[in-house]
This record gives sequence, structure tokens and C-alpha cells, in this order.
Amino acid sequence: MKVTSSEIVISAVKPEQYPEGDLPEIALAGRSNVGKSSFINKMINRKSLARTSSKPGKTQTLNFYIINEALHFVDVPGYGYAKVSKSERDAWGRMIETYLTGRRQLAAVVQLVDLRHPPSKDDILMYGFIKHYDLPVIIVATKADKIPKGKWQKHLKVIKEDLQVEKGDKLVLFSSETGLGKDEAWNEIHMAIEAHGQQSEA
Ligand SMILES: Nc1nc2c(ncn2[C@@H]2O[C@H](COP(=O)(O)OP(=O)(O)OP(=O)(O)O)[C@@H](O)[C@H]2O)c(=O)[nH]1
Ligand SMILES: [Mg+2]
Repeated sequence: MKVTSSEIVISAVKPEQYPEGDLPEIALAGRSNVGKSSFINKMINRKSLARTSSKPGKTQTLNFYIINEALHFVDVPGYGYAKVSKSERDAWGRMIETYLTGRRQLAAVVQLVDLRHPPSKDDILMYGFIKHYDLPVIIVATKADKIPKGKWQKHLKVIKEDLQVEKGDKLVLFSSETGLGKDEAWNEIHMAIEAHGQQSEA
């Protein structure tokens, strides 16, 4: 997709703050530091619209970005960041759950996992949560540039097996460094938005 405009709409922590209207939304979920914000930037050809950091825990709010006046990317705070208190973790859980389970416009969740490592316990829980609520999911295995090409398939297989990825769920190999998988990811996003639109009409 040719992205001609992208900007932040709002950083939200509760539903009253979510943008109005009914643009389809794509939410980014994944472990802290996995590369969610970098994924957004790569997809929209912006260096740093979504704030990234080598320190985990950069994204703390639900950040809504509007792309081509046609869809929202929602950057969701990462999970599995050790340096947060239990009460902060609980608040995080409620914020994510409220959004993911209550947002009519949500067309798909892009769940990012790190291609280099087997999925974490939290990755497995997140995938289970997405499946439990029957949300369309696109799994993106990122940081592929950090693994030699010859090992990609082996690592993808571990991810598929450990998450118990269901038949029909897409798994996209990605790199925010090289742009690998960008077209495929856009393609999956478009298909998810299309399917969501048809469902909403029915
Ligand atoms: N080599 C490589 N580095 C990446 C890739 N994606 C992200 N990174 C790096 O990983 C670090 C974390 O990236 P972010 O995009 O900030 O991660 P995040 O998931 O948004 O993290 P939180 O906001 O803390 O949840 C940064 O230093 C990025 O430059 C990738 O595909 N390849
Ligand atoms: Mg982030």
C-alpha cells in the first residue's frame, strides 16, 4: 500500500478517549521490545512516528495512528516487562482486555513474536487470549535480519508448534530493518479489513 499520510490521533488509556468514527483498526500486540512500534514505522515509511526505544516499556498507552485517512494502527503497550509492579501489570491487563474485547472496529490483531527465540509464556497466553475471543490474528515473526536465512524455516516451525498456530492463521516473516515481509503484511492487513467489513455489513 502506498502510504500518503500518517499521524498520531491520540494516546488513550480508556474507551472514552478512543477515536470516534468507524475506521477499521489493526492492533499490535507483543512482548515489550519485540518491535511493535518499529513495525508500524516500517509499514508507513516513517522513521519515528511511533516512538521506539532499545529500553523495553517505551509504549505505555494505546497509541492510535491514522493512516491514509483509511485505517488506524493501534500501538499497544508490550507485555512481559519485568520491571513493573503487580498493580501496574493488572492495570495494563485491564486496559488491553477492555480494548481488545470491546472494540467493534478491530479488524485484526497483529501479534509480533521474535523470530530468534521460542515464544515466551506470555506470547502463548496472548495467542490463546486472541483465539478465545475469536479475534482475527496475523502473526508476525520479526527481527528476521538477526537470523541467517538458512535458519528461518527452523525458527518459524518452533513458533508454529509452541504457539499451536491454528490452520488458516497467517505467519509473516518480517524485519523492520530490511523491510522483509512488508508487502505480505500489508496484504494480510487488507484482507483482514475486507473480511471485517463484510462481517459488519452482514
Ligand atoms: N535488528 C532489528 N531490530 C529491531 C527490529 N524491530 C525492532 N528492532 C529494535 O528493537 C528495539 C525495540 O523496538 P520497539 O519497536 O521500540 O519495540 P516495542 O515492541 O514497540 O517495545 P515497547 O514499546 O517497549 O513495548 C529497538 O531498538 C528497535 O530498533 C528488527 O526487525 N530488526
Ligand atoms: Mg513500542
